This record gives sequence, structure tokens and C-alpha cells, in this order.
Amino acid sequence: MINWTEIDQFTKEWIKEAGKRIRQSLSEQLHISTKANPNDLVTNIDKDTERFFIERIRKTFPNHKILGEEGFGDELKSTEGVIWVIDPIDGTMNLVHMQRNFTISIGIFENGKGKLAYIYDVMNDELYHAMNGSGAFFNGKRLPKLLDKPLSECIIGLNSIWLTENRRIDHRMLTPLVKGARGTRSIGSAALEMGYIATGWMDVYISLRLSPWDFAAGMIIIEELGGKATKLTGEPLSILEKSSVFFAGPAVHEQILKQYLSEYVEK
Ligand code: 2AM
Ligand code: CA
Ligand code: CA
Ligand code: CA
Repeated sequence: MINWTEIDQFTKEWIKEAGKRIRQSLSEQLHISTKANPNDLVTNIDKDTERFFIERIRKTFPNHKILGEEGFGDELKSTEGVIWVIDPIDGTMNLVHMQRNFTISIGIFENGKGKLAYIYDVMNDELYHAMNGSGAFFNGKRLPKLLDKPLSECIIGLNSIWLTENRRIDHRMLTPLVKGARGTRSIGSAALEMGYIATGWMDVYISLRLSPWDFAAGMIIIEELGGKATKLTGEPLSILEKSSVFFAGPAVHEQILKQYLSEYVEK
């Protein structure tokens, strides 16, 4: 039998320690390099933080598998067993430019089912977390189920790619959705925006392309609160593939799928 409470205690302890180290490192010289394009940044903090978790997980839970953005984990072929999906820093551009609004995001799965989730806002020392079947919490305080709101009362988290020509979607397709909402925000950390949906500060999050480590924790937390975490087609997400993501409370998720996304095809 897997002792999830024990895993939860270790993870929380490690997150607090990693957070402390990151806040300290920010006062030192940052080493910044680029990945897929000049705006796709990575720093020594991203890499050090991923190594920090992997070292501890391997030592404490040697039979668990790890998927991490910076590639120090395992290559996954299936969802079998216990899998940690880790984004050591979500919102690296925010870390580099703003020194705030970035998170550590960790989702833990057993045979593909979400069990534990953590989104840690490092500079504010704020933790969003969930344990499957036991609830979702903000700084240890239980969160209520997501409220059913019409789109006209919703704040949507979006990305500027919605406004520019791109290969995934006709960039005019989402204009009516933006018009139908109360407002929009671009925080720049997908995981933090998912945390904001959990607390009710925002209501909808859409991205045309994310990797499993961007959405793993958010998906578990939002589903624990009765929300929907799917692709833009409404199909389920998988921790083995990149895809679009669409997070919202159940009623507005259905409203948006029907009214605004019926023409959408995943590319
Ligand atoms: P990251 O900071 O971990 O890379 C920024 O809008 C959000 O999209 C962040 O959560 C960022 O995660 C994520 N993202 C995913 N793929 C990205 C990419 N190729 N370049 C920049 N941000 C990306
Ligand atoms: Ca990145
Ligand atoms: Ca990320
Ligand atoms: Ca990252």
C-alpha cells in the first residue's frame, strides 16, 4: 500500500526548502540561456531546482518515476506506477524579468490517476495543493468547489498568441470568447493561473499548447474542486503528451465548448 500522507509530508517539506533556496539564489548572479527560441528562457535556478527534487525523490522513493521539464528525470513510455510530473520553475520569464509570479508545480500520479498536487508561489510563500478525494487547499485552508458562473461574469487567463497569427488556430477564433467574458488576465505562469482558478480569483484558463509539467498539478487541483481540465476539444488530457488545455468550472466549460469552440480542431 502506498502511504500518500507520507509522500505529501515529504513533498511539502521539500517545496518549502526549495523555495528558500530559490529566494536566496535570486540575490546572486542568474545564469540565463535560451531553449527552443530566443524568448524561451531557462536559468540555473530551473535546473538546480529540478535536480534538488529528483535527488530527494530517488533517495526516498527509489521505485517512483519522474518527468521533469529540464530533462533530468526519466523518459516515460507509459503511465504505469507512481509518476512525479515536475515543473521546477513555471514562469521562468517572470523569474528573470520580474522576480515574482513564478511557481514550483508538482503533480503525482498512480497508474495515470492524479493523487497529489502542489503549486507553490515562491515569492509569496503561498501553496495551492490537493489530495485526491480529500480536497484542495490554499495555504492549508480548504477551498470550496468552483462556483458556477456565466461567461459574462468570468475572468479568462489568456496568452498573447491568441492575437497573433500562428499555426495552431485562426487567431480570430477566440475574439468572441474574449468579448463574451468580463475580463482577461495574462499572469505568465500557467500553473499560477490554475491556482487562481482554484481560489476563484480567475475562472477560465486556456492555452493552445502546454506540456504535461505545465498542467499536471493544476489538473488534479481543478478536478478535485469539481472543475473540468481538458483539451480545447473537450477531450481528456494525458501526462504523456503536449496539447492544448482548457480549465474551467463545469457549467462555463460546457458553455464555452458549445458556443465558441465547436469549430476548433487540435493541430
Ligand atoms: P515555463 O515558464 O515553465 O516555460 C507562459 O505563458 C507559460 O507558458 C508558462 O507557464 C510557461 O512555462 C509556459 N510555456 C510552455 N511552453 C513554453 C515555451 N516554449 N516558451 C515559453 N513558455 C512556455
Ligand atoms: Ca520552460
Ligand atoms: Ca511551465
Ligand atoms: Ca519550467
